[in-house]
Amino acid sequence: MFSREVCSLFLVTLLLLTVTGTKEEEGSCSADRAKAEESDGSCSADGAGKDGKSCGCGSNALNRDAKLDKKTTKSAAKNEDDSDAVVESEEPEDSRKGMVEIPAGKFRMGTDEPQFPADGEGPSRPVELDGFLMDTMEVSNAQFKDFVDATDYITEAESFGNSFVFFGMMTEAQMEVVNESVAAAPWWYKTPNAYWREPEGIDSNLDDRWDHPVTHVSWNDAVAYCKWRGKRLPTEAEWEYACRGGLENHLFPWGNKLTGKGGVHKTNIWQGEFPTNNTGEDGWMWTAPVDMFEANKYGLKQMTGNVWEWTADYWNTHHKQDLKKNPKGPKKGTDKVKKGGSFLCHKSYCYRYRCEARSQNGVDSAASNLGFRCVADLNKN
Ligand SMILES: *[C@@H]1O[C@H](CO)[C@@H](O)[C@H](O)[C@H]1NC(C)=O
Ligand SMILES: *[C@@H]1O[C@H](CO)[C@@H](O)[C@H](O)[C@H]1NC(C)=O
Ligand SMILES: [Ca+2]
Ligand SMILES: [Ca+2]
Repeated sequence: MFSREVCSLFLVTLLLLTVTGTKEEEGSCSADRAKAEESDGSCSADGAGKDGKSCGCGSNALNRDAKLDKKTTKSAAKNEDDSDAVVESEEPEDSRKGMVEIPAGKFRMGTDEPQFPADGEGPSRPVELDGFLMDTMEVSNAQFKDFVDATDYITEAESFGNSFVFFGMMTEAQMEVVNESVAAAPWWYKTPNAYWREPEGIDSNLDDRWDHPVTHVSWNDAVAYCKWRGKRLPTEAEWEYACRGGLENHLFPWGNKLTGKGGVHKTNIWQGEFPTNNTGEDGWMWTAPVDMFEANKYGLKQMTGNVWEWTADYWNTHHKQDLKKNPKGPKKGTDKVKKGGSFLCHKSYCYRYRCEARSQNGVDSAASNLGFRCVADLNKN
């Protein structure tokens, strides 16, 4: 019921956003999507994240250009300048540590049995890819610190002076300084001074989280980091191919069953009732260290779950079915595709911890559950 109320709120917000040019498709707190989730009895409040999109409708609710707070948009330009100024300084051999080779091949991208048709999960279509190297794990806080130490890079969350934090992660003292929540997804708070190193704002730190994925990084920040390492973000096709680990038409990187023998968890998502009762049954309430859980057949960990991962591609939801070679997504767009779902996802409202699932965010948005990993071309070094 909570979700349904949120859904209505979201529709109202969408009407406002439409005036400022937000994509049409998001205006349909989609019948489709609601239908897709009927069996779960809820209006798919896509948990999240910046995808806070309730009703799973798209993910712009937490975007920086949303009506919420006009004044924060002013520093965006500065930030882009910063990322352009980043010099590629990492030694290439060194930066290839922690990567595996993903073999060239053909696969079927997307699915003909979409859970969220409006997300453009379908149709299933043939894609052919060259081989490439991929980070076996999400980029960690420690790795991101090396980048910041070497370049003095300032993330967009720092420039804006805030980021979106999931309310359950904050202490009471931290909650006190927060005065704006997102109408469409009230579990997200625009939190002053939250950024990668102080992920919940005041008095938060990374003391026991250096090996967890970096969060509160925008698409622009992720691109700057990968570039510094002599790498790049994966295309959506590369990401999805790698996620599947050579398995045809399976839901998860490891197969079709969410848990293993004896209910063993395969990745970090949400157990319990969202958003108030997080049982942490998989061992982790919020983010988990990047090296947790079993790798898929390609040696990649937590492709689904833990944090959403940015890809290089612009977002669209209509795909042709002809064979594509090394597709790079639409030439133009506003939002970028993110993949894999996060620790906030549960089947009842954000069943997006599947290889073909997808969501989107603006290039300057950041949140508690959004990170990335990098890839590199095989022929370069
Ligand atoms: C939120 O609180 C801060 C600090 O108390 C204040 O400076 C700011 O104006 C408030 N913002 C809103 C939208 O109320
Ligand atoms: C949270 O969910 C668990 C398992 O469903 C239940 O045992 C527990 O009582 C719930 N806690 C609260 C505070 O509702
Ligand atoms: Ca968990
Ligand atoms: Ca992930």
